Amino acid sequence: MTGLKEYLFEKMKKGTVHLTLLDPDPAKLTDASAREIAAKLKAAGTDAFMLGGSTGVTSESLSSAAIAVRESAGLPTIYFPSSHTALTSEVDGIFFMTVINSTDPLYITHGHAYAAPYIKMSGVETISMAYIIVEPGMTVSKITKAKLVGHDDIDMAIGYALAAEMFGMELIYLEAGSGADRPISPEMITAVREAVNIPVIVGGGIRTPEAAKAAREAGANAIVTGTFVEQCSDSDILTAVVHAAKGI
Ligand code: 1GP
Repeated sequence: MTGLKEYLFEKMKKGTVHLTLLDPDPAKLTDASAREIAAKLKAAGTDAFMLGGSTGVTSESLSSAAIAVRESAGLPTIYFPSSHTALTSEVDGIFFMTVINSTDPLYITHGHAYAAPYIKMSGVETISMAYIIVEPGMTVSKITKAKLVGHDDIDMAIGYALAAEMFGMELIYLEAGSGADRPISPEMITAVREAVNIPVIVGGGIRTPEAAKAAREAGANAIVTGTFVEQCSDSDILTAVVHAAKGI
């Protein structure tokens, strides 16, 4: 298969991409459910699977979820890093990301120094990404001790995005937090999209076709849904959200 970066960036040139996020915490996801969700989301039209969560992820659970998703859906798998203590070579790539508004060096660069030698040895492709956590931020903002960007603080979001681009990052991720009661605003998505020349991924709290459509129309290059796909068993609704994200 082509490299992950080529696959994703080619798709994002043509339109908004939908990414399914699964949390490989063994208390939340079995291999059987990973297979089932992966098959459903593939049928719904998702483009790739991200694997990651804030707590409980181990190298073993990550590896077995990646294998289950790959075997079931045959689509690319991307590690969305939980911690430098959970690593695998069973994914097609890693969003090698810095939590750019964290106040804890572990999540800015220190964890990366522990992980990088293993990643280099494994040969897994990396795509550099700046992760900007916006209110409400949810669990990930507490764990990473993020200095949250306000929901309406567009200037701050632009500042972090421009800084990321100047650092040479390949992707921006605007994160409202898993399970957020309000997603990133369309105004913030548009402003960040217009400020930088690198793709903008948006996630957190997107669980309706309307919210997915709003993020796409605002300019998101990729839309992530996690909680919703784990909780929704209705294939028609899943498909409606994925199609709204992709504009198909
Ligand atoms: C979390 O942005 C992702 O990192 C997805 O959020 O679980 O709310 O879809 P949800």
